[in-house]
Amino acid sequence: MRILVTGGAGFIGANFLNLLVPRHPEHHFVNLDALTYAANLGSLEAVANRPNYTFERVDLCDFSALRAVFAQHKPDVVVHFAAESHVDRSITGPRAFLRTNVEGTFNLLEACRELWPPGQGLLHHVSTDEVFGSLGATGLFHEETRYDPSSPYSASKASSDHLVRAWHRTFGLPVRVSNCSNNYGPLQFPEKLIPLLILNLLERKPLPVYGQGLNVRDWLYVEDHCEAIWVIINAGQNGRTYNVGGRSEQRNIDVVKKLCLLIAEESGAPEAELVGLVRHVPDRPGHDLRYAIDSSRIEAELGWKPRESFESGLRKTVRWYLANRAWIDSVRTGEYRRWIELNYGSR
Ligand code: TDX
Repeated sequence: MRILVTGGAGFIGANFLNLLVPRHPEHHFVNLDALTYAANLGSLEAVANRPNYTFERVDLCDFSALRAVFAQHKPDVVVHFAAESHVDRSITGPRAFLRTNVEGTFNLLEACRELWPPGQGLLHHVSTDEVFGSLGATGLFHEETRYDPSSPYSASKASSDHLVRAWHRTFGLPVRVSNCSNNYGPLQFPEKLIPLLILNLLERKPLPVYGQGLNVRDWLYVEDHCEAIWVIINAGQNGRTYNVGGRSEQRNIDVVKKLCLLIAEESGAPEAELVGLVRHVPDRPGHDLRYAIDSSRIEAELGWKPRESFESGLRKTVRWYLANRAWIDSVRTGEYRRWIELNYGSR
């Protein structure tokens, strides 16, 4: 198969390629990425020189460039990771989210429709549980849960999900959709909670906790997520949606405490000193209280389940950041420093 991956230089896309390119020399993987701020080709050093891997720098909003890449590589399968994904950035600057997530997905759908005869090809659309809005203290998101997005980010992802399903119903485009919970693991850009905290802990900087830290997220180790997508591509049904969760609900404050303990163990720093870095800062506007995913469909129909517990996945993640200081330095550019000042400077 010829598999085109959008956003392959981002966190989840790069983990997907690092896992599958070496494992499947019989498939050719094309990584299409615009290389915006959170993307990093340094995340793909392990596969960059493999004969079954090609990189193309393309912005999904440049439709003529996208068509040219489709005409050249003629993918059988497209895996759509490319997205602006940070909720806080969508609050300070929503325009990029509408552009990439909505217009970019629209262009991709049109490129697929142009290339593939009716009923052929497959577009796998990678989405988020944030499209369902917020849960209260109990309950789970199911595939049929009503869409109720809270942030500009989640509204843009909800829009992209609707477009993908509409192209299936109206034009017969073969599509599959997955909605996943919060990913964490190696190669995550340090604007998201877990890598931000790890880096701040290593440098003994304050640990910003929004509000009381009582919001709950369901954490999914990134390789478990990538395996789920691969299973859906190989054994899922067209037009079907699969929820993918980690069975690891945690309050944010507990994530912070677990990281303090792990970093103390791994680096020899006194745990109490690390816990003392916690700072409760003003909350995120529209902050969803709780996300939790029911993954029973993918577990029952496709036999997938997460391999990592939160404890084992978090330890692997901490060890990866401790061992990859050069990668950390390479992503903390001027743009990164500007964001930290903008988001946390006044909090
Ligand atoms: O500094 C922080 N302090 C803090 O308390 C940051 C960055 C976050 N938080 C809180 C907000 C959330 O409750 O931690 C939780 C996790 O925050 P993020 O890492 O920003 O993730 P979240 O907002 O939950 O969204 C994530 O999960 C769904 C991803 O960013 C999305 O791309 C994904 O779709």
